[in-house]
Amino acid sequence: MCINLLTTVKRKLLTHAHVIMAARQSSDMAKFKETLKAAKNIVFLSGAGISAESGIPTFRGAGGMWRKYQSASLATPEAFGTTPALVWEFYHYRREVAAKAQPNAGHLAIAQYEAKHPDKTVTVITQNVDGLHARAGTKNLLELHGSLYKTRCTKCKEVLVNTDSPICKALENRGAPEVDQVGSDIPVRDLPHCRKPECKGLLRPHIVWFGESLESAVLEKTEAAMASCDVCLVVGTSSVVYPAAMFAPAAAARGAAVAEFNLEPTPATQAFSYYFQGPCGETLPKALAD
Ligand code: BV8
Ligand code: ZN
Repeated sequence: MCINLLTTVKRKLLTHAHVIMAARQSSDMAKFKETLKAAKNIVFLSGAGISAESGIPTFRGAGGMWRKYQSASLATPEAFGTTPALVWEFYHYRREVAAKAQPNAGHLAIAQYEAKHPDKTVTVITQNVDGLHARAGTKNLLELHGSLYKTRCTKCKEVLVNTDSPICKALENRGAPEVDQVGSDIPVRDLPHCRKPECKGLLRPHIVWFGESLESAVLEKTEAAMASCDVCLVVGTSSVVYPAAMFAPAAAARGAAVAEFNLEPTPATQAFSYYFQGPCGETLPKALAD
C-alpha cells in the first residue's frame, strides 16, 4: 500500500513540476540585449545541447545510450576498472563522432562575441568534452569535465593532448554503437599505454567521470568567473549534473542576470531572469548580435 501511495505522490509531483516548468514563455530579447551591452564580465555555461545542432547526440537524447549501456554507466572509474576495453571503445567512438562534427552557429556566435568585445571579460565554461568551442575559436575556455582529446596515464598521471584517429590500432573501426555485443574482446595490452618506457601505464581519457572530483584549478577559475560575472548565459544544459548545475543558480542568487537558452524549461529555469526557448543555433546569434 505504502509503495503505491509513494508512486502516486511522486507521479503527481512530477506532473506538477512539468506543468510549472512548461509555463515559462520566452523573455524580452531587446531587454536582454540592453543588459548584455552594459555588462563587463560575461560567462557562457554550456552543456550537450549546444553541440546537438552539430550532430552530437545529447545525454538526454540518443546520446544517453550506447549499445545496450547507459552512457553514464560507462563514464565511471568503476566501469574503466572492470572493463577498460569497453570504455575505450565508447570513448573512441565519441572521439571519431566529434572529430567529424563541425562547430555550429551557437559555438561560432560565442567565439565571435568574445573576439568582437576585447573590452569585456568573456569566459566560456563548458560541460562538454567534444572540443567544439575551441574549434569555433573560443579562447578563454574552461572544460569542466575534461576532453575527449586528452589522455591521462593511470600510473604516472601524465596528461597529453591526443587527436590520433584511431588512438591505437586495436580501436580502429571499433566502438560502433549498433553492435549487439556485450563487453569488448580487445585485450588490455592492445589499449593505449604510456609512451614512457619506464612507465607504460594504461592510459584513460582525461575526462571527469561520475563520482570523480573536478580538477581544483578548473573549479577555482570557474568559481572566480561565476562570482564576478554580471551576466551568465546558460546554454543547452539540463542542469541536473553537479556541481556544474549549481553555478548559474548561485550567480542568479547573488544578483547576476542569468539567461537560459534551451528547447524547454529545466529545473533551474525558475531561478533565472531570462529564458529563451528554441535551438541555441538560432537564439544565441540573435542574442549576441550587436
Ligand atoms: C563530483 C564527462 C565530488 C563524461 C560528465 C552534488 C554535488 C556534487 C556531486 C554530486 C551531487 N549530487 C550528485 C552528485 C554526483 C554526480 C551527479 O551530479 N550526478 C547526477 C546524475 C545527479 N556528480 C559527480 O559525480 C561529479 N563529481 O562532484 O565530485 C563528488 C564525488 C562523489 C560524490 C559526491 C561528490 C562529476 C560529474 C561529471 C560527470 N561527467 N561528463 C562524459 O562526457 O563521458 S557529466 C555529463 O553529463 C556532461 O558533461 C554533462 O555535465 C552531463 C549532461 O548534462 P547536459 O550537458 O546538460 O546534457 P543533457 O543531455 O542532460 O541535456 C541537454 C540539454 O540541452 C537539455 O536540456 C536539452 O533540452 C537541451 N538542448 C538539446 N538540444 C538543444 C538544446 N538546447 C538548445 N538548443 C538545442 N539545439
Ligand atoms: Zn605513465
